[in-house]
Amino acid sequence: MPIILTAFEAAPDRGRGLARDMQVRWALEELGLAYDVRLVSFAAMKQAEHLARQPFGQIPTYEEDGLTLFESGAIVHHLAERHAGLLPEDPAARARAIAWMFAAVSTVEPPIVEWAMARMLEREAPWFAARQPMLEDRVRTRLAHLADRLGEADWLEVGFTAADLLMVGVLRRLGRSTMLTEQPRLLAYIARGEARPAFQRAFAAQRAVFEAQANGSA
Ligand code: GTB
Repeated sequence: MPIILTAFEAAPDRGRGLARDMQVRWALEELGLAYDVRLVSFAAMKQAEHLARQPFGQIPTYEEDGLTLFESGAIVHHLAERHAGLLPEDPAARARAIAWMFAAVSTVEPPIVEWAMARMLEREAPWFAARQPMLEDRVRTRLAHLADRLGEADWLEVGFTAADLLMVGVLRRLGRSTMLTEQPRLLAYIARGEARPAFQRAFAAQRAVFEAQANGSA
């Protein structure tokens, strides 16, 4: 049975590769694994069939030979453990890379998502302007610590790992905001990730979904 992912039928990011199926696609491309995609509508995500795969009614999900997984970080970790190439062989370096995977999704991502969600959903709210400096401050603090730790290195560990894949995926959510542009090391880090052929293939695949949708509904 082929690997099957779920992704948005109509991605709200209009093909910018910001939804989390992008990280799973990228990991599969890095590892040279073929996969199929099941596109789901917002309504279908909340139906029992999808909830059986993803208890919160979200994408992405991953199916492989009777195993069904959810959580993009857990899926990337599963792939990185099962196939060589996305985690160092050395046990200590491997453990550090896994720590960075957790840091991407549980320390760096939350303030970025909070900031992004406020911009997406709360622009008209009376508290929007008053809350922005606090949200931006939280993101800036994380970015400054991350940039300090990355220093002049290309990647978080020695060589590209699943940690960089998740971290670059998380940082891309910031677009070209000043919070990011004032961190040239992080801009260069994202550019290195995006330049990888596997990223380009994954990006093109999710972009094709948006373009097919846009052409179909034009
Ligand atoms: N922790 C889970 C994971 O990592 O897999 C989070 C999954 C998640 O948030 N999925 C989102 C979803 O299904 C899509 S990626 N949302 C629908 C719902 O909850 O009903 C988040 C996302 C959505 C939209 C944009 N965008 O438009 O730019 C970017 C990222």
